[in-house]
Amino acid sequence: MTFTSLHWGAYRPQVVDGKLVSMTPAEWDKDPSPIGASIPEAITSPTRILRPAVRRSYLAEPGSHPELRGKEPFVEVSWDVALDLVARELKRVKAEYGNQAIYGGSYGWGSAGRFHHAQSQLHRFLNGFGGYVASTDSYSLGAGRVLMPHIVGNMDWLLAAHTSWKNLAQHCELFVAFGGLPAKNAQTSPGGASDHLLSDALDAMSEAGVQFVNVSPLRDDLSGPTLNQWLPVRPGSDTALMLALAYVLVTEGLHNEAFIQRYTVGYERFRDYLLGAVDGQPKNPAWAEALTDIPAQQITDLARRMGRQRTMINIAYSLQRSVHGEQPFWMTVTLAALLGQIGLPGGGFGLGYGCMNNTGSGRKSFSGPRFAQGANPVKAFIPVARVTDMLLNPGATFDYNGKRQQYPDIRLVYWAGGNIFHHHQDLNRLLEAWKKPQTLIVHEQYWTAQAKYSDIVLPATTALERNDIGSSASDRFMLAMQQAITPVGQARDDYAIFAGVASRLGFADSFTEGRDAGQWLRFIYDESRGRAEEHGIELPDYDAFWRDGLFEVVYPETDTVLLKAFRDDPVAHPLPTPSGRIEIFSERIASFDYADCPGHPVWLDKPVPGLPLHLLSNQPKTRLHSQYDHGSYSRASKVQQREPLTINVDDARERGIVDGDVVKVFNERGAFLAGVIVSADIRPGVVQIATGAWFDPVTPGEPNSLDKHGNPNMITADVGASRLSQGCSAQTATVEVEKWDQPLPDITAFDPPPMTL
Ligand SMILES: Nc1nc2c(c(=O)[nH]1)N[C@H]1C(S)=C(S)[C@@H](COP(=O)(O)OP(=O)(O)OC[C@H]3O[C@@H](n4cnc5c(=O)[nH]c(N)nc54)[C@H](O)[C@@H]3O)O[C@H]1N2
Ligand SMILES: Nc1nc2c(c(=O)[nH]1)N[C@H]1C(S)=C(S)[C@@H](COP(=O)(O)OP(=O)(O)OC[C@H]3O[C@@H](n4cnc5c(=O)[nH]c(N)nc54)[C@H](O)[C@@H]3O)O[C@H]1N2
Ligand SMILES: [Mo]
Repeated sequence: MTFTSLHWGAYRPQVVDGKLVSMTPAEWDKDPSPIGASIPEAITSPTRILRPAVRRSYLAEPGSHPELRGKEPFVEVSWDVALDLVARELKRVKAEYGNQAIYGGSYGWGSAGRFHHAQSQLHRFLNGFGGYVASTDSYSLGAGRVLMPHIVGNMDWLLAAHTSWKNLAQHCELFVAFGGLPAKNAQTSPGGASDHLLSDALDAMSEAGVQFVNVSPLRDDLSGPTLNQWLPVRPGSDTALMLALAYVLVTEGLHNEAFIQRYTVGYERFRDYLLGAVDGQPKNPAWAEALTDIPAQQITDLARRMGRQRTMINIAYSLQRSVHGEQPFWMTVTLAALLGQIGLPGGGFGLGYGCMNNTGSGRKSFSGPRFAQGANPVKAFIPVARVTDMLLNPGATFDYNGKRQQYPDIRLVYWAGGNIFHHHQDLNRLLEAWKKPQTLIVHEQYWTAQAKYSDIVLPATTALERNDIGSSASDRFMLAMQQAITPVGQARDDYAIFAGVASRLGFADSFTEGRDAGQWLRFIYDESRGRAEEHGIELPDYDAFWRDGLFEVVYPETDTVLLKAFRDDPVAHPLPTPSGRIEIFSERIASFDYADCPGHPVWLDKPVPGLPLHLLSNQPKTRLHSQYDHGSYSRASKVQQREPLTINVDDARERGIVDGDVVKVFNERGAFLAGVIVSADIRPGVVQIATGAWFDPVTPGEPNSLDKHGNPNMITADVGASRLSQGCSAQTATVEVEKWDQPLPDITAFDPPPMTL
């Protein structure tokens, strides 16, 4: 039995005459993701990188003409030439500037297998070479990850301990979902989603009579439940809505004073602010109506329902991916604390139910097989979304989580397993920054913009072309991912590429420890058996696992309720916060003295420029980020070959735009083209476009070129959420949209770059 584990599901690859013809979803999965169907055609498409390639002027003289990145042809070279070049450049940069001139932050999801995890491979390699400048946090949860340890506890701990769907079906009465529970997002989990849980969970909750409230600009962010109210909130205003809900609870005595006294600190200071004692403005429903567009009476009604019923308050990650993104997360916790149901079955708060498949599985996960990265001797790092700032401003200082830090001076960037031209904001600004380093190296499978804008491009295998182990936290199955086809072109595993460079640099022994990839699989599997045992999970021996092709992990029976132990005994099980309690006021955050993130949750007016439409760039249904945008499923979703942009009927009519049109979407940072879907299921004043359409400028390498394909990061803002987290603020952007009546430029995103000899 052969399986491939992808971030969005388990599939059996069907191979005929050495060619991958289809991906059959695992038979046990009742709600498989259609994204798998994109792979067979894409994997050998012309977009595949077949051979190592070097930018022409760079090959002639390393470091020369960085301004020609993305513009000039590549020259295909042999593996030996390419690996010699990589080794020589690494050595030179290290000798001239030290390891702190190498950026290996290399953000990105790569592929699901645990050994061939590109980032782990890169980090281990660079650590063996003396270290690199790393990145911390994520684009997913930039603000949340930094905030939560101050007020409740570490994000990974919380995510792993979420109240189970099963428990919610039994005990929850009202599920209030800020940002909804989008089925599109629950397709995925990092490392694998072998069995999809959300649709079953929503069915069971509906059957049990749970009422849902979808607080979102998009109606479809929650579909399925029978009792489902849609509150089409203005994006970025949820904190005001939550404050008004809190206001009603407190002023009507619906809050739980005993819970607050026993389990939280700082309530009184927050209450003074809430009631208006601090700034003269009570945060009442009338105040919130003006900010959120949700009628005051509906806010009051919802607060009363929340006060009466067993209520789960859930917030999607998306809400914190914005300027002041800490606030909606902090208010979610505060609101749940006021209700006093934290630690009780069916109540409390959730951080991202529906964002990832495995959240709410109720299984106590163990740490599965992983490839050790070693220690990094270089201490300089950046919060991941500050990468452009770093490249543009070496030596400049910045604030982060109570500390003042300095941007290092980067000369060489090494990337494996991510696509910065997908994930980073304000691509025109990135393009400027991208000219700064002397050397850009990437391992890629496909000719993404990340590859096209690099100097040295090394072709990597896909998961189908190598053996690996699929294992994701709390996932139902561990999968033996057995190679299905031979590597396409001259592609090599990231491991083999790094081993090749390490041997040229004289540290092959420490990088490989004498093992080939197959021996590593056995080794990391065996290592994980002990960790599994600590959680009462017995893994079969490696040979049996590999022979059987899969192992259904038998998780000990649990009825997980988030923070139950803390509620049962806050003295024996204090939270890992300074006070041991939930911090409605955080002395520590207050001590940082950040105006953009003070000591308790607040409404801070967003610095929004005057354009009339708010741009939501959310996660795509038809792919994972930019992965397989060139696949059949994603391409079938396009409108006139461009990424679809959804606009409200009234906004479309005002602008003379109809369904199927192509429009130009623009603001002060740039412009892109998109294909239009006109809909009543998006609130007025908001346009929505998924992330992930490959960057496709009309004039590659030129600043301020029009993107003809629909990459929203052309015009999103590259600013930190606050001085506390410096998280990504992709959701804070306003735009205007106009009909495109000029000839349509051809899409070239999926074409390989020009090649020369
Ligand atoms: N505007 C806006 N921007 C966003 C977001 C948003 O909501 N709005 N969301 C943000 C979030 S949450 C995230 S997580 C990021 C995601 O950003 P990324 O994780 O960078 O996006 P991916 O498209 O998954 O990029 C992974 C790349 O790795 C390559 N790859 C896959 N497997 C391998 C392998 O085995 N080896 C090598 N060498 N390469 C491999 C793929 O071909 C692909 O190009 O985007 C962020 N950006
Ligand atoms: N199919 C698929 N699934 C994915 C991914 C993917 O690329 N493809 N990416 C995965 C990753 S890396 C991550 S981090 C998670 C991300 O999970 P999220 O960040 O939560 O995902 P989004 O789709 O950006 O946002 C969810 C919804 O929140 C709503 N929303 C946005 N802004 C606001 C706001 O200000 N207020 C309110 N009330 N609602 C708002 C949007 O309408 C959006 O549809 O998804 C994961 N799931
Ligand atoms: Mo993410």
